[in-house]
Amino acid sequence: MLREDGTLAPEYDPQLSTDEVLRIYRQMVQTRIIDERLVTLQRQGRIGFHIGSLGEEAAIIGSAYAMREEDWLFPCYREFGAALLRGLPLQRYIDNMFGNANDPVKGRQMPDHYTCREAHWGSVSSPIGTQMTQAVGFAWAAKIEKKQLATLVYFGDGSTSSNEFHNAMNFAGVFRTPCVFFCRNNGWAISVPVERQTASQTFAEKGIAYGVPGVRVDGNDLFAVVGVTRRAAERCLAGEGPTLIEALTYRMGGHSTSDDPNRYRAADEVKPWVERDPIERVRRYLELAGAWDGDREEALREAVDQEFREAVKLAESTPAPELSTLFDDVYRDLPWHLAEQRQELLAGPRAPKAH
Ligand SMILES: Cc1ncc(C[n+]2csc(CCOP(=O)(O)OP(=O)(O)O)c2C)c(N)n1
Ligand SMILES: [Mg+2]
Repeated sequence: MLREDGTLAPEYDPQLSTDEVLRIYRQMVQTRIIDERLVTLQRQGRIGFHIGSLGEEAAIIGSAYAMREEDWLFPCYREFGAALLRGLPLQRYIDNMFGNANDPVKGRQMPDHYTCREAHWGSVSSPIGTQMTQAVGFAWAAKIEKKQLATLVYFGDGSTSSNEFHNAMNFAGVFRTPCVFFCRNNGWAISVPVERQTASQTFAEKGIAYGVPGVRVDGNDLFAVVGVTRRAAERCLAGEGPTLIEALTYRMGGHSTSDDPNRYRAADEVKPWVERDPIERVRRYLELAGAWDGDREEALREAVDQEFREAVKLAESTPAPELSTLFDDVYRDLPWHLAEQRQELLAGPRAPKAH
């Protein structure tokens, strides 16, 4: 849809106003900057881990934008930009990156495993595929309760090889649950390229076997992503059931800060994707519309940087969660053996034993 010169092909134009595109663009830029800063923090040893979305911003943020406030999104682990767009406070996200006392998951999870009920955002699970069955179950419940809402679930190309993909797609197909399956085909599952992931021509066609329509879209084209996701969400609300979307994009960075992609992929593989950078494409569109220029870009970058620095400062100076919180949130009444363990833990560290 979005041509190289920044103009739009009219055929499937989702008719976004300039203000809407500006809002999404700002979110994409903020996400890119935060990604870069978080990698630096990890390299400095200040946070333990980050898993980013470099190059996948149009797919992630465009699809989230297409869903309504009352809908629910079930994330994989690369979609913090979409969570921020939906109202996850930046401070809460950064608190989670540090696992401090203000982290809603109390430092029990890895960084990038936040949650936000107010944003209608499920919690992040590391085991791939987990969120697919959750999203379908949630959508099915909404259908039974006759609630007018849709769910959207994010997952990667590699996750289509999980049991959960099959379970979720099958249930969604049979029970026509209002669920959008959003597959970010970013070319890789850590070091496994898509050619080794499946013998199917596309991931979208995997829907056929489940009776779920599949659509393949240029995931680096913001307008196409918004248009396709909106149509899938409309199908949900019209009672027409699920859609599988394959967003063709590219993981421009490593899998996470624990990964070095130079070990398994040629540097020149990334080059063509730099030219298709989803952020650059939207910027060209906005510049052509007279809605963006270098000064506005600089002001945005400065504002994002400032907000990020303040959030990091506060998060880093916030203490770790109290040790006693380890025993919270599982049982309403703590069973005796856990009460005993809690007491033992709080009485001080066990005396080191000789090996
Ligand atoms: C059940 C399970 N098996 C293996 C892993 C290790 N693992 C983490 S991410 C990942 C690759 C996922 O690739 P993909 O679904 O394409 O998502 P992407 O990371 O590319 O966004 C693997 C194998 C895991 N987290 N859970
Ligand atoms: Mg992948």
